[in-house]
Amino acid sequence: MGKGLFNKILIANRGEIAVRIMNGCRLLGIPTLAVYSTVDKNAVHVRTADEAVEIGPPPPNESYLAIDKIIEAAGKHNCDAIHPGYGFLAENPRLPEACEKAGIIFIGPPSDAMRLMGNKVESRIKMADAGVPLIPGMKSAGASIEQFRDAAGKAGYPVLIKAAAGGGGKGMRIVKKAEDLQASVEAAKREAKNAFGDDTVYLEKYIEDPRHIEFQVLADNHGHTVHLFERECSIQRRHQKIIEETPSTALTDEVRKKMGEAAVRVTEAAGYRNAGTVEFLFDKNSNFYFLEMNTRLQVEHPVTELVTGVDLVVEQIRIAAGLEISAYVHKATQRGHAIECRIYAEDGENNFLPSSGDILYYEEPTGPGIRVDSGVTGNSVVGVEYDPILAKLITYAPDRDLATAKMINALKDYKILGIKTSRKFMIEVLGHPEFKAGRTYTNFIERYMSDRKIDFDAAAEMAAAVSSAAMMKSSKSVSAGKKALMPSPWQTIGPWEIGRSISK
Ligand code: MV4
Repeated sequence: MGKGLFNKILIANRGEIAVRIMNGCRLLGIPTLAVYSTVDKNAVHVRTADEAVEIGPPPPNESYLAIDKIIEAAGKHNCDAIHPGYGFLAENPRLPEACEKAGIIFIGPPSDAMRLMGNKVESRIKMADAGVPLIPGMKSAGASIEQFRDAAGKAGYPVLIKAAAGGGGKGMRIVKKAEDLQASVEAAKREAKNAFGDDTVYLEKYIEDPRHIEFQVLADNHGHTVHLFERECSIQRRHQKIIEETPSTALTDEVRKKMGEAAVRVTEAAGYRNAGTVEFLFDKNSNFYFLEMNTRLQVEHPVTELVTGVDLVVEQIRIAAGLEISAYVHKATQRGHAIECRIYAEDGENNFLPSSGDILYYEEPTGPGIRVDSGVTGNSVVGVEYDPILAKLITYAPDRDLATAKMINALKDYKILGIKTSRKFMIEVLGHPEFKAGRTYTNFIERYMSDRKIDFDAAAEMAAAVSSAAMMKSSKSVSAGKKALMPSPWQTIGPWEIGRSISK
């Protein structure tokens, strides 16, 4: 094989997304360099890469967020491109800027498009000019309390105060009546100043019980911008998505077409390149409003890949190398249904406390239409240093009911012993009649899952799990007579999940 699109790509990330990106590189024949912190010495992403280099101690600021160390590693190891994944440096415009200085290609958008989308007020102004539907509210940052009063009067209560530097739900405040407005604006400003070092806030009408529907886009340097349809991401807990699917049960072909066109307009107006996601809020009357644009490859990209057949990482690399979007991408349609469940190292039975420890036994579900993107394996150690996402389980089937059934089976077959996970909680969500009916709103978890009865005997589970682990590790086969008396440890959901929950 001749020289690939790049000499070598540095993956500035860890866990499942680093592994996913490396697999994309391998498809294109491009060697990969992993970077890792000292606790990740034996991590899956380090073992998956062609080469790996330690860049610092566990605190992200000294390793996965250290731009200078990453650029230096790229130079030393002949990498001519860097892929940031999601999280860490993915939406920090200083990384593409540092890459440019060092003569390295950044596999992502230009820094100015990233900066524009990082400022929610600036991006609103830009998108209003581009004719994209926006949530009613201020056209610029609120400068005086009179402006807030005026905007709230026009929009009608309840209203929402948001930080310009916010996004992802941070620093938002609902205001229900005029008497509360001034105090809320002042509190929001203080919060924004503390959290982001910028006290710019603005006001929007509060949309009640919305859906969160986003569109995947790709843009190359040859004038092509395409969308790859929607992802429904309404099932989330405290602004953390837990289940995503496509197609959305809420969209008609007519609305889908309009939203897709709006997503392309957003992308073009921002001068955006590479892969991105345009987020919309979708209300009870099927109105949609531009919310923000995520300037990265997203956690939930696999559902789009399964339903459209497009390899998003391959397209990202091609675009960064200056090629056109692949011809087949322009013909992509939505075929079948895909659902993703995020498997977090969090105790789904105990208020989602983070869980850590050694994985004692690990077995992923397999079968047609089952995809697992994971960053752990049978002897991984799950620490508390980083994001608690262990893996993503994605199912694909001809329709939503079958994809859901396949997901429930796959979750039951997913064996993770040694740490607590969100696996069982997911099974309950998927089995809920409101989920089955497709009524997925951003308030779903709060509304339907917060007061569920937990039938959980920790001591019994611990005992069962320990014996399961011992049995699975033992090379001796169990005699037929004994086997008949012993219930399969995998027959019920969950006895293998032991481990500690850590109070923060
Ligand atoms: C809103 C909203 C209702 N009305 N804006 C939360 C994340 C951030 N990107 C914007 N968010 C919201 N903005 C108005 N005017 C409700 C949310 C919201 C939300 C949005 C997407 C996904 C989950 C959410 C959960 C709670 C609130």
